[in-house]
Amino acid sequence: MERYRRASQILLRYVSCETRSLSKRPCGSSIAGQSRIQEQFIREYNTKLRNVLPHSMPRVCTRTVQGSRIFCLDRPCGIQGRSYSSAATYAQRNPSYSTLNSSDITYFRSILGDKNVVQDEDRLSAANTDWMRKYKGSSQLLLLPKTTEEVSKILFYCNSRRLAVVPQGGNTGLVGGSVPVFNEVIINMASMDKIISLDKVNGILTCEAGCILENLNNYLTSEGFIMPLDLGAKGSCQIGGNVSTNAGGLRFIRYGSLHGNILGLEVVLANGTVLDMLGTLRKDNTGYDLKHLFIGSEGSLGIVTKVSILTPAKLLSTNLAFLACNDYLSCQKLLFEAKRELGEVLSAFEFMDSHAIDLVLGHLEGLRNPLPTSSYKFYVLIETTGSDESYDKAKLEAFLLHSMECALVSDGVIAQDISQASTFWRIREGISEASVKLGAVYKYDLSLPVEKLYDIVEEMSQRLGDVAKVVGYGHLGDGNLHLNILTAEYSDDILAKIEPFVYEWTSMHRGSISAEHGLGLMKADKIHYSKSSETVQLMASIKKLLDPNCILNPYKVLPQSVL
Ligand code: FAD
Ligand code: 2HG
Ligand code: ZN
Repeated sequence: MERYRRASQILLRYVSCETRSLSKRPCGSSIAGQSRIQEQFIREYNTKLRNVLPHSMPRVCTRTVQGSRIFCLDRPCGIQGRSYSSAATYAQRNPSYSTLNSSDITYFRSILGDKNVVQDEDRLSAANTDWMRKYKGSSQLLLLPKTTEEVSKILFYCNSRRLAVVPQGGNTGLVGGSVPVFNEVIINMASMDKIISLDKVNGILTCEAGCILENLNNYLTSEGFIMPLDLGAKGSCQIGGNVSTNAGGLRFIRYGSLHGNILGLEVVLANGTVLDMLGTLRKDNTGYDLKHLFIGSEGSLGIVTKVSILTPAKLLSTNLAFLACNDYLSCQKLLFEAKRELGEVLSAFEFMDSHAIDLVLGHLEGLRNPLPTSSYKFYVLIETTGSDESYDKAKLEAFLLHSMECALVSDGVIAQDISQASTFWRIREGISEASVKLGAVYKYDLSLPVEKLYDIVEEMSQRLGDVAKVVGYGHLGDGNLHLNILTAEYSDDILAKIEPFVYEWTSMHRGSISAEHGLGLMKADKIHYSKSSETVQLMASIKKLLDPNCILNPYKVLPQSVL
């Protein structure tokens, strides 16, 4: 079935005629008044922070080599890591961990077979390096378990030997969580990639954690369902990685968080215990719902081995509009209107600024701006998905017409077919890929009130001047900004201008420093910007209860100082 139908008006081009005010910017608080409140907040915040961050936080000597901060720790090979992305991301190897020896290798071979115990340099190098090529560990061992029992045996053994491990899925994470910091053993889940069952009456898929998101979606599509999440990394990321990061992505606005869609999990704890929580019930209030602890815990509490997930029915009509707005306020108003007017059919609302689109068009092959005649400051992708083709199409067209009449939209085009729709999506999904093609990129993934969301892009741009290109895009419908700062090379001076400013600004506006990517290594020490010290302490207690030897994904998620 063709997904995208020809719209009666293929190309919609309107010139703005009048502006109708849909919502007013918050008024009444003068700039001076606002800054007083902000100053007071910062004072309170800093006092709070001083109370929770011990002065004796582990530090190691650093020196700068070619613009990168290098830090030397207690390992013979000298250079241990680089603090590219976070001014205070120092980690000291926990000396209580053992170092791999030949009997360990012999044991792993006995349970996994020779070919699933990888020591080959090239494969290790790939598994040690993250997607951005920004974080690099020095693990000497990659394990590829095929069953839950094998994962359990690996963890039981590693726990008793105090060998630290890093659970790894598709290695597409953007916060340095999926690769070792030092020489942790990598446990990659790619070989656990079986679909176990699909309950077609209730739309419940049960599968192993190593299934690639796109493969699951392709399988489901052939059965009349879709995955409730979609992201640019779908061709590589695994469902176990998605669960462990609580990935958001492009369908979040319609289907919500994985906390709502995951019905059950099988998880192996640090000591090898298999927790069977692989329920498939929509409603189950028997005691604490422990699966939620593992959703978004980034491999720090257990290894997810199986997943059952609620999958929405595949609806027959999808329409996609690529629109231009002249200013950010129009994007906001458009969102407000889209929620009201498109309501139940709205399935994506993404935005990107002109720098983002220039980046993609300049660095990815075969793409062109669908609205080439002028350049606009902002672009918005609106997707609708429903079950009544003519009704859905008419609804989107009426909405666009209205938005253009109101001058919220300056120009726009509706995809005529699936190939044009894929091109529009490729532009949005390609921004990450394009962002790593230049010298250096500092990535921030912020939740902010929609009214404030673009201010940080402008402030950062002013702050950094000519030395950086500041790009803003993201899931506007979910209040999630991706702030990407592109520079010729990584430099401590630039980093010092970005951080802690970006975290303080976010915290001051009651935002979150991790909307959907997690904390990983990059922001483990920054959690206090978004969570109270009591909350962090409770997280640390849970970590210590489930993983007393701290073998699971060390140096990530929580500051070492609280463990
Ligand atoms: P990995 O990167 O391998 O691991 C991520 C974390 O999960 C690590 O801490 C790892 O230890 C842990 N982990 C992995 N598998 C398991 C397991 N089975 N059990 C326990 N812990 C595990 N993210 C979004 O939220 N929304 C987006 O729109 C989005 N778009 C992206 C686009 C691109 C081009 C790229 C490169 C990344 C994007 N991401 C996005 C980030 C990333 O893809 C997601 O975080 C994804 O969920 C990671 O899955 P993965 O299998 O690659 O996990
Ligand atoms: C997206 O929405 C991803 O494209 C990646 O979450 C964001 O690369 C980024 O900063
Ligand atoms: Zn995103």
